[in-house]
Amino acid sequence: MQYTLILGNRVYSGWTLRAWLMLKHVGAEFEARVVPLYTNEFDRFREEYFPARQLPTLVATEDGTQNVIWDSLSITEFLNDRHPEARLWPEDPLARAAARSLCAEMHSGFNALRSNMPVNLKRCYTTFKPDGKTRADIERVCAFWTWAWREFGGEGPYLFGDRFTAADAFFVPVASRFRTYSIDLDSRSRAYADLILRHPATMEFVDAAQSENWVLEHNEFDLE
Ligand SMILES: N[C@@H](CCC(=O)N[C@@H](CS)C(=O)NCC(=O)O)C(=O)O
Repeated sequence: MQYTLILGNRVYSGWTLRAWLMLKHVGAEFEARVVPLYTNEFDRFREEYFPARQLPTLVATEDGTQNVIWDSLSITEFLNDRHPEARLWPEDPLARAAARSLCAEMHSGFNALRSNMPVNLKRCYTTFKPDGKTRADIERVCAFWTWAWREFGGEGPYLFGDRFTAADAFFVPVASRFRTYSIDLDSRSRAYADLILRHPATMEFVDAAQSENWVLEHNEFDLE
């Protein structure tokens, strides 16, 4: 099985970062190819890898056949099936269900946080003020974390104990938003956000983002 991960611009693509972390976590060799969003190259990507239309997309080639898997959640499940030894999810069934619930809500909810605090791995704003809905999303994220530690994670340091799982990977883009927008957090949430941002695979991705030069105006704010 040969893997190619097609990434959006690293600076702005939190969805891509999750798939990257999952591939790193299973320890698979893979080629990373950036397709800059909203360019002709992006249009060509959609034609070439139909029915994928968003990034990240994983191309898994086996016996000369290219299999296209798109969406960070389905990429996670595919890698979990293919690499069970990597234990992407917690082993206990109830903990695993909880981890999947957290990821599912992270995947489909938090619209205010997503729209008002877009991922930007090159910026650090110190004057950002979240509105009420965004503040409520931030508080729910921290409430999720506290609940996971209380029910499953114990002393941590990760959400489900001493092992990094898919649930942690799904929150790395949120942790990066908290850093970009200088969000105040309680001390345990702050320590956890810092921990997952210091994960070697996160740091590799963030470092690579620094040399990208594409600018998406929608993700850039005129703030200090
Ligand atoms: N739910 C998808 C969302 C992926 C997504 O929104 N990707 C963005 C890049 S970060 C994209 O491809 N945007 C282009 C578009 O939607 O036209 C996932 O988890 O992979």
